[in-house]
Amino acid sequence: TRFSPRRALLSVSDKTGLVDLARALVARNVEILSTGGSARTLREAGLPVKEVSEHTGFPEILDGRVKTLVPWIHGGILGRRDREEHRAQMQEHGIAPIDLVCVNLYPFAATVASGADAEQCVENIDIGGPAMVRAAAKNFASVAILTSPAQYAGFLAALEQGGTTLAERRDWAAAAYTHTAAYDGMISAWFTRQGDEEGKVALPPVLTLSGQRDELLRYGENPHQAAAFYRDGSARPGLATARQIQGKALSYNNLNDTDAAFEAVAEFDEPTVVIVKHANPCGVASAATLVEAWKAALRCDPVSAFGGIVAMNRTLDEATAEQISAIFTEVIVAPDADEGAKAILAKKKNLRLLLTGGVPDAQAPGLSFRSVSGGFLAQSRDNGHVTEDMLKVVTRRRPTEQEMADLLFSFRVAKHVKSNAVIYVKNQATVGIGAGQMSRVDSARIAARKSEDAAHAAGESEALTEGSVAASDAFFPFADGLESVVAAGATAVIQPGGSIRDQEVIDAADAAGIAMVFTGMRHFRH
Ligand code: 93A
Repeated sequence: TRFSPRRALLSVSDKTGLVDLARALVARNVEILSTGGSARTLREAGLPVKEVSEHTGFPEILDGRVKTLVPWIHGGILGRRDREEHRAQMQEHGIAPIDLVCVNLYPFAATVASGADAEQCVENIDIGGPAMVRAAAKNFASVAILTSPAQYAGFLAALEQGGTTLAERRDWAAAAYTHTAAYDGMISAWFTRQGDEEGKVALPPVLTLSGQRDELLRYGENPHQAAAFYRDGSARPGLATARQIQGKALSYNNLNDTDAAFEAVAEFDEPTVVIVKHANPCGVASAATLVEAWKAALRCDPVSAFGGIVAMNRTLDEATAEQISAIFTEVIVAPDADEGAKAILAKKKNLRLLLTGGVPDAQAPGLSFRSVSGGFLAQSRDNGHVTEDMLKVVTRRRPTEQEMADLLFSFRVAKHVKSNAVIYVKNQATVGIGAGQMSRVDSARIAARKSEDAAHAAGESEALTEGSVAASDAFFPFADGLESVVAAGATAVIQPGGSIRDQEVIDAADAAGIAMVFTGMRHFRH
């Protein structure tokens, strides 16, 4: 079943490796058909090549929109070599068989990423390319389809062995359909985004998984699970743009935690540090300088911060790098790092340093996914952003200016903490975080207890939550949750409101003399 081509069609946007491939084919007396730009590249390399238009006797028309979409090309690719009628019809219509198709597509994703206007993006939707790729893959019994320069060496090695095998052609066919599916997925996502209004994301009736597999990871959440990172082609600062400067290979958990930390730090304008453990923040602080923000973030829960992931929204400087490297850290992610900081971290061989060139846009629209049995759930990402003008004071006492600033800070943190989330904040720094409990009262108590432990470790007599403000990601269903944050020392509370027992909760706040504001927006994170 080994099989060597006699006629090849080469039509590629990415011309990497094209000349070498063609030269090897010419050496084996393969006739080369090619389209405009690809043909020019080959002629310039001194290789004999026949333009598709010359082969078909039909010119490229409509600005190249119709180059290969003709029966002499598609018939040549699709005709069954094992069918007498197919062979007869091909002969009758002057259709010559094509048994190698080498095509990669117009660079749609790169055009979008370059900031090109919509018309240019549309012009970069390849029609003829995917048609040939899909046709050649369908006829893998007799036709080889190459869609990436990375496959050329393997293909040439197969020719050395006497020709391609059916199994090899089937593998290339699978890669070909993956390529066109991902391509259409990107286009569909782009078209869908064009319809976005004011952060509302349209959910398409059919979702093609548009991710391209990047590297295979060593394993998943646990060593017995396989895992990979799939890129969706977005150029938004974040994991997509991260360059790893140093350290061990990133694991599945590293990527997940790093993303959580970086998305959280993106909520803040002032120099801010977020420390994450198991996808939950265990310390968040804003300050005049990054190093002060780090110190304040660490104070919240220094025990959990051990082996954590650290994200910041400013260039990592020397002073901050010095402080962070004093404790065991898995990953640092920052928009950039100065030379002094890099030199300090270079001494920590295992520490992974990721530089992204920017900070994610917390308010950008997008989709988020979760797999469930039988499919997956998709929703627009939580890009909600609560500002002071959205708040409604519901108690007799209004928050002071300082309390107000801390309330907004605490609610932005709450958005990034697993539900049920209760967060205590003082002076733009978390002082207690209760995450992921099934009861809100438990989250409030756990946060307060952790804060007592942190105070104890710091040699302070008073719990850090004393005189703090508190945030709850969703409403308090009963007064008991509110009473427990008051017991922990909170003087003001921020929560969405909307419970049928809101009045009971407001009465309890008034009885305690604290201030409370409603956001009207909740931030469940399950
Ligand atoms: O404009 S198309 O959608 N119509 C076609 O008939 C067609 N044939 C090949 N795009 C078409 N192609 C694409 O042109 C290929 O997929 C490839 O990406 C590109 C190669 O063009 P050139 O050889 O002129 O650089």
